[in-house]
Amino acid sequence: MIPEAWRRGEVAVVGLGKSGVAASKWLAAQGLRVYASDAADAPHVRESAAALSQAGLSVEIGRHDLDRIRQAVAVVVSPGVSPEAPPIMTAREAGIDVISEIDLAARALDPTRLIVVTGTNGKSTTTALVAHILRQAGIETVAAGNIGRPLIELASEPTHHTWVAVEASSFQLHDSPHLTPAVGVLTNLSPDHLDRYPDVTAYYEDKRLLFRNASPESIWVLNADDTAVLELAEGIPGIHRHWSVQREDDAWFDRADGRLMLEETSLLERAALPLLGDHNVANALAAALAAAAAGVDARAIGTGLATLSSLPHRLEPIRDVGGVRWINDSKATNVASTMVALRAMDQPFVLILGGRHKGESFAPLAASLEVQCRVVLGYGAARDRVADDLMGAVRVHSVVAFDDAVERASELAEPGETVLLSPACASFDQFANYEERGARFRQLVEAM
Ligand code: UMA
Ligand code: ADP
Repeated sequence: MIPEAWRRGEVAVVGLGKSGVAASKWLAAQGLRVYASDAADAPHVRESAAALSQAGLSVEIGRHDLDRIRQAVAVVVSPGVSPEAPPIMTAREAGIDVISEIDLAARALDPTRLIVVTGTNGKSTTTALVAHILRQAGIETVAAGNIGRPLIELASEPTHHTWVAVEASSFQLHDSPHLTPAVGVLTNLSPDHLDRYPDVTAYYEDKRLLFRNASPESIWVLNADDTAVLELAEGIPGIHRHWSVQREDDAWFDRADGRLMLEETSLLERAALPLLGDHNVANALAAALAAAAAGVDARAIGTGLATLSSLPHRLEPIRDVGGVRWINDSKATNVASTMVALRAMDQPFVLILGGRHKGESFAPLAASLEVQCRVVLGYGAARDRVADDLMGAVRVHSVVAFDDAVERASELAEPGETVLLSPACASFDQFANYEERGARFRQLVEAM
């Protein structure tokens, strides 16, 4: 599992976020010498560094010692560190293997069977759904990876699961030569992360690495409604299973009958799936195929799908107050995500939009807003842009503070309507992250 050569020197861990910390601990527990470093000197990094130092690891923050990295036997890179970052360039120039934390985990967890979920949107939801269905069917498992828990943490547990659901980002796939999914899921593809990739082709190339160890035994679960997904998977060895919300397929949405289907078998009624929006029907069908590939039968899949709850901050119903339904979609930090949320609305609504603007125009939302949106509340740093882009299509009010937006929404919404927080912007003007914004929303709604 650990190459012998790694015992003859130091493994350099680059980045001390969650992945770097977990990888460092695991490597040290295997008796390897570790040099862990982080370019930042932020409070959270200082805290992690202190804990690792105390455990006897060699840690440096505020810089990477490139000479030391040049001497390393291997480099473990965090997903947030770009391939162009100096420590990574240095390692490659010196011919040192650079691997991701999930690659390390894939080696350490073998023979655990991994259900690896990637794609541009819906990864976390699908990964959580897969883990939930398996657990409901009596298969002990967890969800790990980009969803929040570093995969390598599982390797330190005394017993290993037979199956694990892993969310993998393109960043993580980049340096994962040993990752061999038993089941691989590709949810959808659209341009993203163009601040890190030179173009969309380079981003899709990293997504294609899901298939890098494909064999005839591999099972690939693919979105038949997305031509980019089908193109990327074309010719890959293994069994290809498809889902569609548009037409009959291996798993599909029978819209006329209002049922989610696995081939000829009904899994459950659409109304019994406790998630809003067609995009979540797609996620549920993907998860159903992945669970079926792990041996779960249709009946148990149906039970699993009927008993899940929304993920926090993703079209998450909070509660009804005086006949008004409040929904938290704080994770929608770009226009495309908010568009998906608008399509899921089945009654008139008040929309809270804003935060820190990321340069996108809000104008593409106008046509969807005209149908059922009564008022848009633009808040925060983006409020003037919201007004400029949407005025004319829909009534727009502007406020500065997030709390005031929630209060205005409660005054404006009438019984039988929804208040939707789907901000299409980053949260950083008033919050540390989207989770904090969603938590504040919940707190205000709970207090109503
Ligand atoms: N750093 C250096 N040198 C550099 C550049 C960065 O030391 O040259 C340091 C930074 O200061 C930072 C660390 O490297 O301290 C980078 O850590 P990280 O950003 O990789 O953070 P982790 O806490 O390890 O979190 C990562 C994922 N983060 C990213 O991919 C950016 C988490 O996904 C994931 O949950 C976690 O591993 C566990 O697997 C987050 C994410 O935003 C949720 N993912 C992106 C997304 O979903 O769009 C891909
Ligand atoms: P990811 O982990 O890929 O970021 P999530 O499951 O966290 O995806 O969902 C994030 C947002 O992406 C959701 O709030 C929704 O707006 C959008 N989304 C989720 N699933 C899909 C899908 N299947 N197709 C398109 N958009 C989706």
